[in-house]
Amino acid sequence: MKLRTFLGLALASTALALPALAPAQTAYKSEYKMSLVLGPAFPWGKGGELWANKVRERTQGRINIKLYPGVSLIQGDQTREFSALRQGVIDMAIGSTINWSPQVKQLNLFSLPFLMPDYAAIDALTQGEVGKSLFKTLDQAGVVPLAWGENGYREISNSKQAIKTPADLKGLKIRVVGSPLFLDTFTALGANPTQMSWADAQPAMASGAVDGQENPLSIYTAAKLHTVAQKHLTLWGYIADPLVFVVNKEIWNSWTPADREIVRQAAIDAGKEQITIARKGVIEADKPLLKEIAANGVTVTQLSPAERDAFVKATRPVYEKWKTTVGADLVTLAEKSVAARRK
Ligand code: X2X
Repeated sequence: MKLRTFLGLALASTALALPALAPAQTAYKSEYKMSLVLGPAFPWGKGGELWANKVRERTQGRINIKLYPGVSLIQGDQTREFSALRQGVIDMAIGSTINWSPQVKQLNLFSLPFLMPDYAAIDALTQGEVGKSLFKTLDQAGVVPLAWGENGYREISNSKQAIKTPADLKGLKIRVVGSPLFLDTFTALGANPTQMSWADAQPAMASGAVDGQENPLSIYTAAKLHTVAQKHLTLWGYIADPLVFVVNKEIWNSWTPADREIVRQAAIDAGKEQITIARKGVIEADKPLLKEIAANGVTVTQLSPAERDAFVKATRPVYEKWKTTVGADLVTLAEKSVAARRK
């Protein structure tokens, strides 16, 4: 063997041997990357901040988390977040069930139109048997689910007219995100849905490329959607998206059991606080957030039960169709949990 070849081989084998010297559990990274769609100006990002701070404090800095809002680790492509998490491009995340539903079809549950009539119904699902079942599904899909948070009830806004009946949606170009379920829902209502990321949605509203969108009121106000022509807002509460706090499996396994428990408890504590923040302004009797929105010259339309029912009827075939995709047993369990909720 030539000397150069021998030296080359010797070097290569040393390089290969090196990583094996470090035992898995002590190989903590100097920084863990947390993916989020929205930053701390929104309840969603506040949840990330709360989780990261609790973990840093309770581990005396052993686990140091940095926030990456705008799903910047995946160039803003929010429906790729779950795959990136599984692959380890992302270490941890607080994600919306909507954005992960293309990969985890059961998460479409929360997007079934009019499944959850009130906040007690959301809680009955996430904090009950349905939540447990979905955590099992997420675990089997390759991530470690730790806690629930909340984005919120998604209300519809547009630049053209007040929406009181499904007919008012006819022909409106509505930006939607996530799974094809949204295309079905808005097509059933006579609208013209178009899928795009949140990053693309705001310029599209500003330019008039789309007429409307649906998002929680906390996002509507913090993103100042009235400044991008969203002058008509209808409260229909057709769906709500919970958030899920998760960690990549390899990262999770690299931590000591004690640190895992700290991260889990911190997620549960941050999740509770985050849900309170997400509901602020919309659960009080006088709904202060609505006043703030109306003060910007926005028409706020509240539907009577009969008016709302017309939307329920129009979307019922979509609900039925997607019940089988989500899993009929899971949907039935959800319906039962909603019916038995404590109001
Ligand atoms: O893109 C949206 O509409 C948002 C911000 O609500 C989600 O990420 C689901």
